[in-house]
Amino acid sequence: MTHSDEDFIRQRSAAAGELQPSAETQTATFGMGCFWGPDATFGAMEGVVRTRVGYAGGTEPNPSYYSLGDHTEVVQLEYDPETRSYEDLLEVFWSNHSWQTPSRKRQYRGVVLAHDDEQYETAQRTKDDLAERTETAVETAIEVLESITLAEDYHQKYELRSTPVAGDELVALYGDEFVDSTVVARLNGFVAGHGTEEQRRRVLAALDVPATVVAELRRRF
Ligand code: MHO
Repeated sequence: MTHSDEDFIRQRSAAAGELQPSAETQTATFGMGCFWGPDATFGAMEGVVRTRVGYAGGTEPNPSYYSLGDHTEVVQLEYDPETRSYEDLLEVFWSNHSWQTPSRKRQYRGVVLAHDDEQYETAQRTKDDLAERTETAVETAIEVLESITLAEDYHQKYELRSTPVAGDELVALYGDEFVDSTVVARLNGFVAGHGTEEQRRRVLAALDVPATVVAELRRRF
């Protein structure tokens, strides 16, 4: 059985239409340059239930944006494996970061941080396929995730947060749930230009927020 976004829609409160995970989710973690972009790209993807950005892939304790140490900016996704496969996510991963050129800064390197052996092997296989198909060396690393430190709130759903009027209002309306919300992940993707018209309509219809916010969002997509 496959799930559509509707399966995730649960009206949580009058103030905040919410998509909630209704199935067991799996987690994936990718470094693909500045994390604002992939937060939005994956946030718009049906089957992705949650996105969060953070710092991982290094060894130094307590990384933060201005004290990254040897860590890398990453996006971490929770997804419904019945709707999305890890391969689907990897496809988006490979086509949305520069795997041909080693990043000058470790902060922005391309990296798959695998959560288990299966992810590791799948990532390695798709990397080998890409190299073979393009006859180009792939610089992106495949490693095992040790730990992740979530980034500061102002980096989470950055595109949506920076949307005039709607950003501030949604941050206030969702409060503590802003970062983890599926709806917020979708909206963050939509304001960045991702998603289909049909998807946008569906999410907007499930959204119970003031008309001023909807109007401002509609101006963007
Ligand atoms: N766009 C920023 C990078 C921010 S990202 C969270 C810049 O060009 O400095 O690293």
